[in-house]
Amino acid sequence: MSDQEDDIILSELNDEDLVAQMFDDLYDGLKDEIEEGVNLLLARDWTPYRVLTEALVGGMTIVGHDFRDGILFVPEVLLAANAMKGGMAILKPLLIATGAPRVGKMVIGTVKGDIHDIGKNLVGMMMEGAGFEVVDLGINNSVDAYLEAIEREGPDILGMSALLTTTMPYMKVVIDTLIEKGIRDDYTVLVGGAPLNEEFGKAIGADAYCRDAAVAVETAKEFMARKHNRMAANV
Ligand code: B1M
Repeated sequence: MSDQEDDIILSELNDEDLVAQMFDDLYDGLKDEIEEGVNLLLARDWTPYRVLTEALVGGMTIVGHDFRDGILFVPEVLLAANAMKGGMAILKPLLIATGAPRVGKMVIGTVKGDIHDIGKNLVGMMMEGAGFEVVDLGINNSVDAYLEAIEREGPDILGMSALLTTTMPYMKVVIDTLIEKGIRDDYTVLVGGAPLNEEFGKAIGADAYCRDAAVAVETAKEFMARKHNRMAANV
């Protein structure tokens, strides 16, 4: 870090400059500074959702571009991810506290061979914030791990995340296994992750592809409403 950067006092920056500085700090993997920035924005009456989307996800998008373009490498991106997680940890209880009454249950995990978890964590946080009970299976989940979890937890929704073109086909392996076992229709299957799209979601037999965490929440709510309507019609 340069001397000039040492001199920056985050609390003296206006909102716009603070967010710009947080983008730089996330890029540099400075967890303490990210945590301070998050706390400052919250103290300035930013909603937790706004801090998450504008300051953290915004910063991570820049990191993603430079990783893609070969400007940043794995160690730097890991540091950035760690800084992002520091900020997310502060926001998580706040997003949950502002949530609605419990509307359903979701089991979510990143598929086998894939260790990316920031997007999945974000989806989990937003779902909890919207009133869902979320069981997070973490990363690198085999079919057996998903099956065990849905049997144990009895969720309404199974969520799967994949960030690699090489791991996204594994989602179909999971869905095909649910079909083989005759339990596919017991769950709403939602999938997401940067390399996926709607066409892929349809092709593998998911109920829906969710572009981002906000869409995941809206989609989950829609499917829960349909489920409640079906149940009411059958009473
Ligand atoms: Co990786 N990585 N990475 N990486 N990484 C990508 C995905 C990549 C696109 C970068 C690039 O080259 N441009 C590229 C994949 C290329 C491809 O397959 N087409 C890539 C690669 C190649 C790799 C390695 C192979 C690199 C290497 O080792 N040579 C390696 C693979 C390791 C493995 O998994 N086996 C690797 C490793 C890593 C790190 C460990 C360094 C780190 C992960 C740290 C962590 O997650 N704890 C990392 C990171 C951080 C990234 C990028 C930069 C950022 C991902 C991220 O967190 N985005 C990423 C570049 C990019 O995506 N632009 C990249 C922020 C997050 C909020 O967005 O995850 O998209 P995202 O989630 C969104 C939506 O997609 C959606 O909602 C989220 C929130 O809005 N969503 C869901 C996600 N999951 C959902 C589930 C749902 C619903 C919606 O269920 C219902």
